[in-house]
Amino acid sequence: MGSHPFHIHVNPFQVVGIFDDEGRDVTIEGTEAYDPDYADMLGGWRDTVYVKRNYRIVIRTRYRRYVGDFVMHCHFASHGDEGMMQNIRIQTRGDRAAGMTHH
Ligand SMILES: [Cu+2]
Repeated sequence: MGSHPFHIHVNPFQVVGIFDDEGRDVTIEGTEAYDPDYADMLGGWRDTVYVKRNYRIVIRTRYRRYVGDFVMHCHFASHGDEGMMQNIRIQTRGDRAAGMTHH
């Protein structure tokens, strides 16, 4: 697996943690920083984050502004075409009966 710019539509996500291939928290800033590319991202709200090879990204989000369908995907179009594309459906509890069969 290579590197991937993870992107989600509609609602942003908050960065909770980013860990390198040795499990080190790369959001640490300053002279202790393991990876300056990520050193200021902790707690930030984004719609895209570049996921380096073998890195692990922990994010959280909330779907307050939208009910409906959207996608999250790798921003490299060829990767999205090859399957790094996921549908998401946000619905209220009352809509469950009408709900999803394959998402
Ligand atoms: Cu990709």
